[in-house]
Amino acid sequence: MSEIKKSNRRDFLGKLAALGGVLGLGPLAINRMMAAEIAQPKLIYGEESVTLPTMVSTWNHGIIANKEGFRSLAEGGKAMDMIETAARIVEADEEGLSVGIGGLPDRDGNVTLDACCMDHMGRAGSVCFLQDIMHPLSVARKVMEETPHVMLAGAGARQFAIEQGFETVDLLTDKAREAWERWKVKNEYAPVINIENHDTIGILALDDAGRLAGGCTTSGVSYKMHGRVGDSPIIGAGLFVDGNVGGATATGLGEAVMRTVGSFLVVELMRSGMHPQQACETAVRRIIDSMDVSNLQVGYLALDKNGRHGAHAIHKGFNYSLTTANATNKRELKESLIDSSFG
Ligand code: SD4
Repeated sequence: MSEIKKSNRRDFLGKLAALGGVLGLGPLAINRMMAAEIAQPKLIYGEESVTLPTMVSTWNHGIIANKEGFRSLAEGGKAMDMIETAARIVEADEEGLSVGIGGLPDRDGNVTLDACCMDHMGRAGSVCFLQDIMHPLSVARKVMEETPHVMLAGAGARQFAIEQGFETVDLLTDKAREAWERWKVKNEYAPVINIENHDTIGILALDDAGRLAGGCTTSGVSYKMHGRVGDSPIIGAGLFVDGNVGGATATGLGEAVMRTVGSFLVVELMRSGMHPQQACETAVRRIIDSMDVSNLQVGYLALDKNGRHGAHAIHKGFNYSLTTANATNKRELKESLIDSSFG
């Protein structure tokens, strides 16, 4: 949104509030009036229709993830291979503090990982509270392909991974341990909830045959309580894919996503005819309307079966990578319904 449009918008909302005052409406009624006005999608930047294949992934690591995904496609992979290959490069990066090895631990110093995947046939696999295994998304894929179940947790997930041939590794790197030790001194063991401690990778891929798949992998919110599981491995919350409609994935504070079943909501909104952009904005609005979001961030990314995508977040700063056969673009949310309207 341009500066001019932004200030027009502020003027408009100011006038709306003033009018409410003149009419003798209470603050709640004025808020509702303003919410109705801003409930319409305002930030259209997923408009272009894209040719297959297409891949979108959250945050900066989305660039390398998408590159790997396309490499796998070039080698004959399908949508789910694009997802797994993309996830693995990020999970293996020790520098990343939020996914796989190197992820920041819980408040007791344990790195516990969550991941899931889902394909165009509605098949899903998931692991949560997984320790000592570097590639939780690959384990989730094995759960999907090799078991009659959808989700394995904790020690059972770890045992399954080992049975499947995954090696155990110490996931707590020196860098993450030092960060945790600094955190313990400063924060006296209190779990952290803020808008900064996130960087999960959520990935959606549409391959050249139009097959859709998705994946989500994370070490979760840093310094969480031991045993806490977020939205990322929960089908419908951190990820949902319907091959006839589209897919969605979430990043940010999992509790807010779980409480609104966010990714399922985005896909259902697309099913009802919304553009992925509008669906993401509406799902973000659902969170804003149902809780105090001043100190929490959630971002949604969606890709429909035609290759149209959308992205939105509560606060600005959310970014993602979009890759098509022609190019990769990093996109950043510079405006948000909250920050641009009321900031
Ligand atoms: C969680 N949603 O565990 C994850 C964290 C995250 O970007 O997305 N970070 O709540």
